[in-house]
Amino acid sequence: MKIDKNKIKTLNSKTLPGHRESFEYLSGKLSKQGFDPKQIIQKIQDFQIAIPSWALGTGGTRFGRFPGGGEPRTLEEKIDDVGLLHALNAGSGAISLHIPWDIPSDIEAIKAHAAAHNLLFDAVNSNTFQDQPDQEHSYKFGSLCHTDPKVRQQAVDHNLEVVHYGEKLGSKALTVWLADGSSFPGQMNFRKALQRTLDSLKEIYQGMPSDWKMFVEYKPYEPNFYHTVIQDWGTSHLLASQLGDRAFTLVDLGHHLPNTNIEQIVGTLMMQGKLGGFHFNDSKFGDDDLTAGAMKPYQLFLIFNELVEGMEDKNSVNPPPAWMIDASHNLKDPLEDLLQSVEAIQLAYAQALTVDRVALENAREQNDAVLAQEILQNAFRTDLRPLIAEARLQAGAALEPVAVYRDLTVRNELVKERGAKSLATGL
Ligand code: PSV
Ligand code: MN
Repeated sequence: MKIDKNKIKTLNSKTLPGHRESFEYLSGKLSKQGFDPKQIIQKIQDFQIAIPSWALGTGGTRFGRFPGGGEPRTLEEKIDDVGLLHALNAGSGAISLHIPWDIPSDIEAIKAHAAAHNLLFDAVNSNTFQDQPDQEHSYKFGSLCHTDPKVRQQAVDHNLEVVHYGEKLGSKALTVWLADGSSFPGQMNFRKALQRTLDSLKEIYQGMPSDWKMFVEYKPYEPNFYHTVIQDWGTSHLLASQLGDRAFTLVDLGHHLPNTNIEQIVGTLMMQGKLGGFHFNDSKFGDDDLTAGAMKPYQLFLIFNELVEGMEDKNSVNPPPAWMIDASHNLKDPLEDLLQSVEAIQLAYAQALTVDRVALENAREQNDAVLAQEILQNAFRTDLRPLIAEARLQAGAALEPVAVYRDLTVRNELVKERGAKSLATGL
């Protein structure tokens, strides 16, 4: 299914007068504060957030899965779904593939299919956390860290195979997330496991094309519950530093213990030029994979405040990070969930762009905690939604993506096309 742009235009016309009014008011207000709304709109339009192929089906928990129907059955249909999102919000211009779930059978046809939706291929992801039916060795006790060199070699080869597919599609980065670790004290030698992981990653790194980046994703627990080999940003940074200039840390918002100061991690990594990628989601307790901004929008804003500070710093040594959503819960229609996530991310970004950085820095130098808070919260509490809507409108997308999605009964159409029981691969 493809959305007809004229239909979006017609539906936009219903809410256009109200939008014009609130956008003009907001524009005037921002201009008076010294910001250029046009420039902010351009930045929002340039900020494209990749959609992971595995978030297009209803996510499950270990207790069950309740698919809502019309899920994409093939890689082509996954691309179609991201195309739908991009048509509605003009902010989801890339798809991130997970191999072996998304092995393209006809590379040229898949490339053409993505191009027809104006989509690029973002980082490719390897999977050594599950055993595949035709696989010789099991990852039950780890992959890149495994005690058996044959298992490690199989995992290295798999990562290189993922790079090979990504190269053909035009991706430029490999994301490595490992489930490796142990669930019982004494089960694994920490030092040996980390050393083996580093050695295996070196092999993969050396096998990547010279213009590729490697993103090393950390996670403190799950599926292992005593220790994970790459448990935190420090361990990921250590590995990335030893691997080389094209290896970076990837921050997934759900991969922190409660109350971790994630914005500080962002600041530290950017100072070192080692923040490579970002996985957005939200959580209350663990890796809950909830819609970005659903639970802690202020934290998301504070994270963006650091990101923007790093990105706008002319002396920054950090290359532009890769942005992706990594969320899929089991209650919402996944496409509606993703539309909400993209909007929340864009909003936090826009809020961070409207922080008076000079005033904030002065307040910090004067140790004026009260003024610093005023400045940050002034930006956070200004309703910038009309600005995001205007960015979409100018790009030919929907003023209100979720409402338009519902008005066009997209899910019903997908169910008609693909059936009520179609199932997407993913977690
Ligand atoms: C692990 O929890 C993770 O966040 C990694 O990014 C994986 O690649 C992704 O989820 C999906 O398995
Ligand atoms: Mn992730």
